[in-house]
Amino acid sequence: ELEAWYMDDLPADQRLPHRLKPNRPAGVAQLRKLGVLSWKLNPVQYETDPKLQAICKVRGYSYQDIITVSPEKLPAYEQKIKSFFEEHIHTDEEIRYILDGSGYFDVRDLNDAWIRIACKAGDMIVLPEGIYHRFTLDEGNYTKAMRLFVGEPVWTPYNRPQDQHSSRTKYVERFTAGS
Ligand code: KMT
Ligand code: NI
Repeated sequence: ELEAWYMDDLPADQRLPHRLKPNRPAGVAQLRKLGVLSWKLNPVQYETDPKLQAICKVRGYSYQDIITVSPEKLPAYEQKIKSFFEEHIHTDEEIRYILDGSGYFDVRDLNDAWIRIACKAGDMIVLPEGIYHRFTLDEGNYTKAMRLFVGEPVWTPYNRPQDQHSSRTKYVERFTAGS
């Protein structure tokens, strides 16, 4: 199961864990309430994995590619690392399957607090359309991930503030308690 926790807001390196003291964990049930889905798969067999194929079939994931995020492998590394960590939304789900290495997806909860989700090899995660989020490498400085999408991929980030964007208003309506 994924490990997630509420973050401190200290200005230290983004790659550090930024746990509160004492640690304040966030469970998968809580992530589910934000629309965040996750699975644990076997990354060794990603090319033929029936479990991955079933998820893709059910959820309509028709596109996949692989991205390696590391200083050596990713073109325009510094610029991309910076844009991944700008708080943003998308007009579609962000679907990632970590094949090797590790990294952090940070998502805002319904009170606008940051939850840090530690993803490592075998973790597949779906961030819903309209959730404010960001990504960073951890101290390992390396992630290899499959990117999935429904149809032709659109990776465009819309940096916060996007409170009037239809993807955002839809998200808030869908996940805010009492609506
Ligand atoms: C994104 O959109 O933030 C990324 O693709 C980050 C790399 S995937 C682990
Ligand atoms: Ni994103």
